Amino acid sequence: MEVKKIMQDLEQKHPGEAEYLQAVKEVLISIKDVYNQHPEFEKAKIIERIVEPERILTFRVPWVDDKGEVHVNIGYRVQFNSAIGPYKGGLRFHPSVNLSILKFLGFEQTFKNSLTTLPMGGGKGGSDFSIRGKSDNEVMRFCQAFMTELFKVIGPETDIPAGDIGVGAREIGYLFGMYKKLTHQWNGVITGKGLEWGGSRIRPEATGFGALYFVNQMLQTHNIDIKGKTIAVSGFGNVAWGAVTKATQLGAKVITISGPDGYIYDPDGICGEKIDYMLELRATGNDVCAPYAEMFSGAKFIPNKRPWEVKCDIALPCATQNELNGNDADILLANHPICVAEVSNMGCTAEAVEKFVKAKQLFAPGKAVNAGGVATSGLEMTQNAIRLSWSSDEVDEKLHQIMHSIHEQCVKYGKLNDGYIDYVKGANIAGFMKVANAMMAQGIV
Ligand code: 2IT
Repeated sequence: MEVKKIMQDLEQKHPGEAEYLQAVKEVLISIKDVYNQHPEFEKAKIIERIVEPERILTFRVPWVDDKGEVHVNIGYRVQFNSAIGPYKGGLRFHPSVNLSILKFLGFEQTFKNSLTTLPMGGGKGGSDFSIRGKSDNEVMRFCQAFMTELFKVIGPETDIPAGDIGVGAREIGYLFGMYKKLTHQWNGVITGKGLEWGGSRIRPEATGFGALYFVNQMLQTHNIDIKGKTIAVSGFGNVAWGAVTKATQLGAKVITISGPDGYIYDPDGICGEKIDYMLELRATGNDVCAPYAEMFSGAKFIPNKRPWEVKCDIALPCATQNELNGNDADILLANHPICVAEVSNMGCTAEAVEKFVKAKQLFAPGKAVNAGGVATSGLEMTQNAIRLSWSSDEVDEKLHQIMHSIHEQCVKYGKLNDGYIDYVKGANIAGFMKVANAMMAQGIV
């Protein structure tokens, strides 16, 4: 395999799809050596097939706002790879959503889901719709309009969506209600459901909890205790709040969170009532973090900046893709953090990742670190299929086991001769091998 040649072909076929090309390139570089040891992969054109989604659905989503005005958004579902299970992955509602973003997310999801050890293929979908400033009724009408197209291609054995940025419990409820009405079927077609109607315990927190279990394991592998360590977190959405909560439970101190307006530095630690305050603020539709500094003395609000300039032991990007660039990596590295772990999908630019790995920084990629979210979605599917609801302890125990196994797979495939664990390489190879072997077994399809 020649990475350069494959990338040139892909750039020609899909010009301008920067995020998608970035995600593919990272995986190709990681797997190149292993791939070249398998001439049968090359013969079966595994790479050429694995980088293309099996299917993409694009559709118009017209809806009417509270004033009676008509709006038109674009809806998507990218069914990326079904070699090891039905398509599985979230829906993102955000103005930045386009095909490149959803293809990168679907591609990443394929390998992430493979790492979870559960039988799930990869998919992603969403819309360029923004929930910001919309009323409940507007969000409901949008979700209903979105589902009148999406329902045709999803199903509990076919494709199982879930939440992502802009899609939380409220949106999942409206989407599920419309699916049920259109199909006359009550089944586990979507994950992230409410507890009373088929949802799994721990699912809302699972991405953040799983991330901290993984980070803890990274530290333990190097004989470092997480207790007392300072953590810089970005974002304050679904994922960040789970991470902050679990970090605090494990005895670490979270000193930053961020919003689109800037970041909060709170040397006393962000925990307890402070988390509740931010959650309540968000629930009112407000996703800025500046009010935190007015509420809690000792905290500082730094406008229009990201928290990577703060000296910390552990840095956890939890907001969105490419939120930590090469320059941020230089600043972080100069402060000698113990560990950097992506909790957002592709939270670091290619340049930043390269700098971390070159500096032998303890660093792990999103597809390993944040896989606890989709893994718990997989556990929700299992509970739906057997029509049972497990206790928090049962789900948490399984989440622990899964994160442990992902860590082991990263070490197995990523440990270099000098002892450095290249988690990027490890996660990519482990995720890839399972999907590639399944594709080989299933013939040219
Ligand atoms: O990026 C992700 O893994 C998710 N948004 C969760 C996907 C899922 O199906 O739970």
